[in-house]
Amino acid sequence: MKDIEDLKNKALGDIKSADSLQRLQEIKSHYLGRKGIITSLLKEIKNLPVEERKEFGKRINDLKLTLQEALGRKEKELQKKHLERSLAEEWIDLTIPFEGGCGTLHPITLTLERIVTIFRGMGFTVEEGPQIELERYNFDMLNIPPDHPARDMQDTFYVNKEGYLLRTHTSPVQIRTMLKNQPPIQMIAPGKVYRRDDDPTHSPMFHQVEGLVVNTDANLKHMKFVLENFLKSFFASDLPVRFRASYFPFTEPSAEVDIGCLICNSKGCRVCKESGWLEVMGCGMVHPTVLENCGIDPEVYQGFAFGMGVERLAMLFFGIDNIKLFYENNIRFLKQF
Ligand code: 2U9
Repeated sequence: MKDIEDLKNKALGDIKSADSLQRLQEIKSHYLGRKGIITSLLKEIKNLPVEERKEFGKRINDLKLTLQEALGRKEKELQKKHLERSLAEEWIDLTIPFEGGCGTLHPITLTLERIVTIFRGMGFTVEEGPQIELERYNFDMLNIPPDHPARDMQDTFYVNKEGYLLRTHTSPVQIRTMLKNQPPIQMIAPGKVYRRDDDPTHSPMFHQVEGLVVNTDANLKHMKFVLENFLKSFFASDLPVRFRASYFPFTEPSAEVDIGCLICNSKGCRVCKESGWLEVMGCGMVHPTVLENCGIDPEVYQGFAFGMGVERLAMLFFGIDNIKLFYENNIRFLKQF
């Protein structure tokens, strides 16, 4: 019995002095493991005189419980110390400047900022709207009829909520602005748009900037001036600009805007398909029905509107030949801007 008491004191001393979880595990094996001291003592019971077996067995079991309890407590204490040490030693200072230098803005961000800056300079405000849009604002209010091919499942991402879709253009932002404000309006709507399109020149998500001017005397001459001025500023060049008659449901008359090909200086190349011209925008006088839909009297007010694809302008501006490069986050591509 005296030996058991000595054993207990020795074991508790060992546990108390353990300075690591590994050392504690060794102590646990030494006393309680399959070949440990306590285990072999329990095996000795059968060799004792019958009258001593009960008392001895009880003392060993008590010792076992005491050691298990002490080991458990010590384990918790060491785990806590370990965690505290990790937290103190392994922290990272996220405010230390990165030795490799600053990051760069994405070429689409740079292009958007360039476009927005030019229009702000001409007195346009910048408006935003939701990317999950009402079908009514995206199509109906814009004079796009219910059977128009643009509404097709092949072209539009419909969401699983009746009457909603991913906007296919930023035009609903102009609708929302007209519903909110009476003219004069001079705004642009930059942002992400979505179409079921995916090839080297089309991405299912891309960026647009659309614009709208509504006042009592907005006319084609004003529109031509604004867009020519924009394109010459954007490309920092006095390049040729032409307006070619076209059709959109929401404008009448409508036009597409071409610039002289930047790649071949209008001489004809693969990019401009030998025509010497590159299409960069669409535009037109806002259809009277669209103004009326938004509570603006078309007998009093007139408007012009325009739209451009930001990726297309960015590709021409930076000389990039594949739209997918904008979305791959390849650091060797992004570092060049
Ligand atoms: C309202 C009224 C009229 C916006 C316009 C275009 C012409 C156009 C395309 C250019 C390339 C879209 O990114 S693209 O595929 N846009 O050709 N957009 S007129 O007209 C509006 C918009 C809103 C209320």
